[in-house]
Amino acid sequence: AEAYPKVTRKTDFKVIDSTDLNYFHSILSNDEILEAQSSEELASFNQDWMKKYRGQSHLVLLPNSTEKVSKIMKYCNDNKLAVVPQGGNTDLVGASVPVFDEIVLSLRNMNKVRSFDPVSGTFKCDAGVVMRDAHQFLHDHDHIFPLDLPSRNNCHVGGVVSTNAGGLNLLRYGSLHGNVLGLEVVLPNGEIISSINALRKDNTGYDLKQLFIGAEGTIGVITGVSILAAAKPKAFNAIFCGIENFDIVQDLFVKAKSELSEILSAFEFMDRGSVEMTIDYLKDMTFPLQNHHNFYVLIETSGSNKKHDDEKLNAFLSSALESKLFSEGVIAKDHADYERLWTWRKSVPPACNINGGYKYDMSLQLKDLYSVCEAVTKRLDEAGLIGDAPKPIVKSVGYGHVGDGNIHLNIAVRVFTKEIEGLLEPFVYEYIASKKGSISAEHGVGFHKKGHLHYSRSDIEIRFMKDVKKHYDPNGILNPYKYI
Ligand code: 2HG
Ligand code: ZN
Repeated sequence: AEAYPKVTRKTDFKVIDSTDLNYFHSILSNDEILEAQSSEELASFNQDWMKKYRGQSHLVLLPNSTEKVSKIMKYCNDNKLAVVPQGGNTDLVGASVPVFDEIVLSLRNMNKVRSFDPVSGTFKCDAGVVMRDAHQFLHDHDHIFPLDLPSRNNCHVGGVVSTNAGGLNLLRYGSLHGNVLGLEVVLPNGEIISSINALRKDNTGYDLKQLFIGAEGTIGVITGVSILAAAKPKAFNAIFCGIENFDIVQDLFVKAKSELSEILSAFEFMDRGSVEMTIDYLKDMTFPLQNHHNFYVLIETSGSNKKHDDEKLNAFLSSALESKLFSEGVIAKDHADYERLWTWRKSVPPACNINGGYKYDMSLQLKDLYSVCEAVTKRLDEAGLIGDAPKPIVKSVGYGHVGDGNIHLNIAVRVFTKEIEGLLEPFVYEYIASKKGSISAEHGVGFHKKGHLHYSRSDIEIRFMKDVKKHYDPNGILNPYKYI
């Protein structure tokens, strides 16, 4: 775990005492409070997914209702107790763990589906519903949750909205800024904004809910979500192919949009290094292609008519092979095969994270998307840091969502060193700024990118963001020490 050289505990935050604990016990039952002296017991709440950050909280509150969240926030605000809202704690930038002794406010016990309207597709649930369960519920009602992530078994609906995660099908279903129809949010002073409505359109002035989408719990605690679920596609298919350079990846993307059009639902890429790591990681699985390539693309289609979709996809595959857009490609034979092809994409993040690693999640124009990975890899390689042990870096790889202009640069390491860090930052951020990209496409800013907003946001934008923070959270008690 990293130390926190850049921050010190704010002295105006109160240290929890027995009066506070008595109050929490008066409003919560025993299974809604976890207080422990041993850090082992609290480890999962203090430690982030990547195991890079570790807080020192000794108190986790797990209320089971919005009213209780409201009481907790009001009390904490009145008494200047700092609070970190937490969902499934799968975030990748250190946004959902405490830094010092902040109270962890877990939404885990708020895990009920509230309602579903099969006519409009409006799905309402508590913030703590696990994404997998939302998917299952909607699946049983012939719909799908409009977002899927590799961390679906752990992440919460509220956490995902708070992060504004993008996921694997944003290309088809759009971002949460469009899909979320309403939110229920508890403000730091305990007030509840209950605009968990079900309207597709509502043009009555400022769209306040947008502020909480992607705010990472810095201005309010999301307790309920109303979201537009899509009708469940009846037919899924996928092709997996090998491509020689990133220009051709873009040509293929253009071709896929034009020829697969309404059934295209994902267009993902992986470079050679990320697939090599994944082949090692998935030892027992047979790789679907015969040869090695510089890039791999997974194209997913989903539609309403299997025969129609397969015809389209087969025609696309033959014409792409004929015009030499890719040298090798396979189409899924059945559903199990389709799942297997996706496994090669979904397993890249865990494959890169065996001993740990550095991650950068960036948006760039498509023509520049892969260049950041080339520039960084060259820099680390020239310093002699990549290769077999004892070199510290196993590989530096790039993969991500072509359809969204989003690359994930992962540097898989044997050990974390100051030398690697010095070569990576601020180089990566300066590179992104020079190309007018974003230093966070979908993972957020959190603790990791604290102090780096200016690479993607202007001074005026940062000032507005600070104004918003001050307005909603004048005491600064909510998710302190993070990006804002
Ligand atoms: C993905 O696209 C996720 O697989 C995770 O956003 C990416 O771990 C990563 O860098
Ligand atoms: Zn991603």
